[in-house]
Parts: sequence; C-alpha cells; structure tokens
Amino acid sequence: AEDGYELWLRYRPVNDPALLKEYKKITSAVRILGNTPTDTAIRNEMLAALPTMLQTNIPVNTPAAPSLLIGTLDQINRQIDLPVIHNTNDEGFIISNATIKGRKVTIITGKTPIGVLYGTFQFIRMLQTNQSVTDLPVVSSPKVQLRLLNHWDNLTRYVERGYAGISIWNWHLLPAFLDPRYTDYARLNASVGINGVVLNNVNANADILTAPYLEKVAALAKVFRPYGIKVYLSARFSAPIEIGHLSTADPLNDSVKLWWKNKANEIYSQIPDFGGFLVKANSEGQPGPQAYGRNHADGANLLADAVAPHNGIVIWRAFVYDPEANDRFKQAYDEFKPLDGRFHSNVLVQVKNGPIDFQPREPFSPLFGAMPNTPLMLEVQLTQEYLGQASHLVYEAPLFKEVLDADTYAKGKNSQISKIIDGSLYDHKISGIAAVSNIGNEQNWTMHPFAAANWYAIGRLSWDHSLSSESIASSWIKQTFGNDKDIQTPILNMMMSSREAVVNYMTPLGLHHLMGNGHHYGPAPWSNNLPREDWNPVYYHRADKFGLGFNRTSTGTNALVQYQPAVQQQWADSNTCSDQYLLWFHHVSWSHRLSSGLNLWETLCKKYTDGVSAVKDMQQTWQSLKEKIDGERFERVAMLLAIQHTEAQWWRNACLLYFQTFSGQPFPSNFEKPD
Ligand code: GCW
Repeated sequence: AEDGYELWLRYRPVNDPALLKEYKKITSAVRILGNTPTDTAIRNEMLAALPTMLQTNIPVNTPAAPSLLIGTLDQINRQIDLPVIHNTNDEGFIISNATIKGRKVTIITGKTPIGVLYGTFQFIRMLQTNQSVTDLPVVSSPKVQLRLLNHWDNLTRYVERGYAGISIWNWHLLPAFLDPRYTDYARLNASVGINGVVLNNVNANADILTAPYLEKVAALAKVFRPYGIKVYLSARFSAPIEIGHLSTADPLNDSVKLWWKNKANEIYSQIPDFGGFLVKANSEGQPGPQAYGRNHADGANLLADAVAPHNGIVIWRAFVYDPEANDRFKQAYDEFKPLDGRFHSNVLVQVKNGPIDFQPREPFSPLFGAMPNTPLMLEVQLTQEYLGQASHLVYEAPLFKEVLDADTYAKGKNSQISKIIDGSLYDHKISGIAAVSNIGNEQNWTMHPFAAANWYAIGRLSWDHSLSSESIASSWIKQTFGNDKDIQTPILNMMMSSREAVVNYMTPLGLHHLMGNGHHYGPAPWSNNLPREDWNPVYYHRADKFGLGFNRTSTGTNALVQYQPAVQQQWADSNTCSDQYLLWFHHVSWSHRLSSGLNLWETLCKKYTDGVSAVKDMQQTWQSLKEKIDGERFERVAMLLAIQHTEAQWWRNACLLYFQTFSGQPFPSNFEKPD
C-alpha cells in the first residue's frame, strides 16, 4: 500500500521498453570514484533507485569497464580521453558523455562531491520522469546560494503554524537516537537543492543555545552533512540574559559582545560548518536591540561579528509591525530602509514576499529594490497559514513566481525580484531564499499529499528561478504519481488552477487578512474588537456604505509611495490598477466599473463564485482519476477536496453576506446564491 512517505523519491519500475533498454545500457556498470560520506550517499541513492526502477542488479564499483562514471571533475578528468570543460559553480553539476580509450561512457560530475550528488539526483529524476539521457550535456548551477527551510519548530515539538503533526526533531531522544527520517529528510531536500535548515522557531527559546541542545544539533548536522545541508539556529536576542545570566542584552555592551563570541566559538567547536543565526527581533513581542535604544543593524552586527571568524552568517528578519503605525504595510520599509548599508558584510535581511503576511495574494514587499547595499533574502511560507492550511490543495509555485518575476524598477525596467535575491542586480556576494517549512511527523510529512509539491517547488525554484510553475509541477507529478499519460494533464490543471481558486474564494480583488484571528483559518471579515487594531479584518477591508478597500494612495496612507515611480503608476489610479491589487490600494465605490464591465459588487460575487466552482472542478477531475491512482492517496485527496469545497462555500457565503450589508445590492441572478 502507498503510505505517501517516499514523496517524490518514489522509485517504481520503468515501463517504457525503449527507455528501459537505454537506462539499462547506461547503468550496466556504475563506478563511483570518490570515497567521502557524500559518495556513500550517492551510492546508496543509486542502489535505492536503479535496481527497483530497472528491475535488474546494478553492478557498482566492479572491475568491469564503467558505463556510468561518477566523480568530481578532478577525479573524472584523470580517467577520460578529453577533459570536461563546462563551467559550473561549486555546487553545480554536469551530466555528459565522454570516452575512455575510445569507448563511450556517461559521466556525472561537478567541482565538489556535493555538486556530484546534485547531478546524481538530476540523473535519477530524468529516469523517474522518463526522459531520455541521450540529450546531453545537462549543465546546471544554482542561481541562489542559501536555499533554506525555516522550521517554526519549538523544543516542545509543537510546530507554530504546523498542520502536519509535531516536529520531526525528537529532542528528547537526540543525540543518541537518530531517527531514519532525518536521513530521508536530507535526501528529499538535497534532491531539490535545499542546502540549509533552520531547526527551530524564530519565536526562539534560548535553551537551544545551551550545551545539551548543541550536542543534539551537532548530531543532526552530522546526518545532514553528506547531503550538503548546513544547520542554522534561530537565536533569541535576549539569550545573554536568559542563559548567560548577564543583566543586559545591549548589543553595544562589551560583556554581551564577549558572550556571543564565546557562544559562537562553542557552537563551531562542535559544528565546524554551522551556517549561522536567524533572528526575529522587536517583532510580535520578541526581544531585540530597540529595548536598549539601538537599531536592527546594531543587533545584527553584534551576532555577525561573533560568527564572522568562522565564516558564519546572520539572517535578520524584517517582519516588523507596530500598532501605532497608521498602516502596517509601511512599517518594515520605514524601519529598515534607513539602515541600508549599515549591516556588516555577513548579514542578510530576510523579507517576506509581501508587506503584510503571507496572504493568498499580496503586492511584493516594497523593501525589494529599496536596499541596494544590503543582500536581501526572500521569505515565503510553505505551511499554508492563510491558505487553508493542510486541508486545502494550493500549489504555491505560481505565487512564488509572481513574486520572483515582479519588476521593482529599482534600476530601471527589468529589475525583477529574482535578480535582487540572487544577488545579480547589485552584485552581492551572498544571496538566499528561505521557505517556512510545512513538514511534520505525519506519515506522509505534509498531511496533504499535494502540499509536498510546495516543498519540492521552492527547492527547484531556489536552484533555478527561471523554471516555470508548470514544468516543476509536471516533474513532481511524474515523480510522485508516475508516468501514466492519462493522469498528467488533469493533475497539472488541478494544480495550476488552485492558487487563483484560493484567492477567489478567500480574498479576491486585493482583499486581505479577512481570516479569523489567531487560527487564521476560516473567514471573519466582521471581526472588529481585537486588542490591536491592526489584527482586525475590518482594518484591512474598510467596508462601508460607499464601498470597499484600503486607500493606500496619496489621499490615504500613501504606502504606495514606497515603490518606484513606475510601480506606483501601475497601481495609483483605481481605473487602471489591475483587478488583482485593486482593494489593496483603493477604497472604491460599490458601483465602480471594473474592466469586465461589471461593477465592484457584481465582480466580488463573481470572484467568490468562481473560486467555489474551481474547487468543484478540482474535485471532479480528481474523481475521474479514481482508477488510476492508488487507493490510499486517492481517498486522502478526495476527502480533503470535499473539505475544501465545503469551506470554499463557507468563505463565499460568509464574505458575500457580510459585504452585502454594506453594498445593499442584490446577488446577481446568474450565480449560485450564498446560503
Ligand atoms: O505569519 C505570522 C504568524 C506567526 C509567526 C509570524 C512571523 C513565527 O502568524 O505565527 O511567528 O508571522 O513570521 O514571525
């Protein structure tokens, strides 16, 4: 039976006879030249994949002349007739043809063993997705350096915003007990190019920095190391007080500086390749430098100086908002832009994709492009806090692409966010993407089988942000559900329509943050009495008898001015602003005509209705695949889609009936009525 545990590293027999023949020929004698722990990982993966997929014994490192040669460039070039000359960076790989004494071999190579491992996973993926390995060379290097998962896992194993069980880190049994899941976790990550993990929640407990925990962290680091994955920790800014027994955490205080230096030395003595610290400071009650009259740069530089001698980095989050501000949208920009250029060279500032908080759709954060002298890291959320959590099918690659492709105009046209976060626009030495993990100890890791596609997609996009959402989905479908031709297009259509569906049934036309407080799951647009004004949905939608939406133009909070003039121009006029962002930036009247010719109220009714129909379509499509998908995964998705359909109706009904109390207009007769 399929329990879903393998995710996309699911190795099943290849059915196509011609391809099977080709693959068997290529792998008839495999030689792995290195003998590092990474080479052992390569060997293990090949032996997990090939014998099952090709239904034959795979000779590895036998005296036979090799058909497939795997090793670093140095190792390979000593064996073959002509040296390999393709250029890659240190993590890149090359899959190519070569000859040994005139006899043809296939090679998988790269500058480092890790590059070779990535090449191996690419090779296996080609087999899993039934691609011919004759179209060579395949040469690839990651465009972004730090490709990280951020776990919001607490030491209690409760995962903040986690919907797939408890944390996979069993702190109680570590370091002596190494759950085999840790190795599988590393395999899954490495197979899509993820090269770092922050183990603990950004709402951090300082205990993770104490000796007993560091020993546990070191044990995990050891499991991950052969797979090219570094560990990072979220650091609590007040740790010098809590575990260091100092009376202050002031970043300019000498004993505080010394404490962090010593702490860094202690960590690196156990984990020589420790990645560094992630910090959430002066945000949602977390401690930070502002308590001492210092700023974010002072705080970040304190930790950066402590890890610098070990080549460590500090990732400082820009997720800040203040109930006193007149528009939460503006806060991060207002606090961080003035600090541009004041961060030390091993600091990255990590910015959420949008200015508010992981909504189904947000305009991009105006910080992108506003801090040319600081490497900015993009933060996206895999765990679907505001997107139906682990019960709704939402393929997020189109959301990620929308952000990566957004043009900031920071250096004129074609200053896309992808070029800011890969370091190319401003020539930064470090670059990164971080994704808040959606993983827990559920048997299938992510609860919703399709949620794994988001984990997969962010890895692939961090490696190469030019890949399309469709091509990533296609590979994922084949690796996860197989190559049966009849299932490809239907599943692809479901995935590709799912993001727009959730936008439509939750927050169409630029509405945002209508979710119930705290849980952020269902609709609560009426909610207006929370202790902080900026937590209330009414703060965001501003419905009244006149109309709907948040005026962020010059006649409103003027948040729009944080963007480059060319971007402001796109959104400044309610008559030309695209429907997607209309209510993000404008308070428009119920009778305002949109491009479709319908007025605002009618369009709202249409969007919510479209959202529900799209989920119904997904359900029908899935039902049509009943005979083609194994029973367990089929039923699981079918049940979840039924929940999603009911809840899409719940969203539509709640929002439309509530907004109707302001619009006073009837429901258009051609739509299914809310009840
Ligand atoms: O999205 C919000 C969440 C908080 C989270 C915070 C953050 C980790 O509701 O649970 O805290 O953002 O990103 O810091």
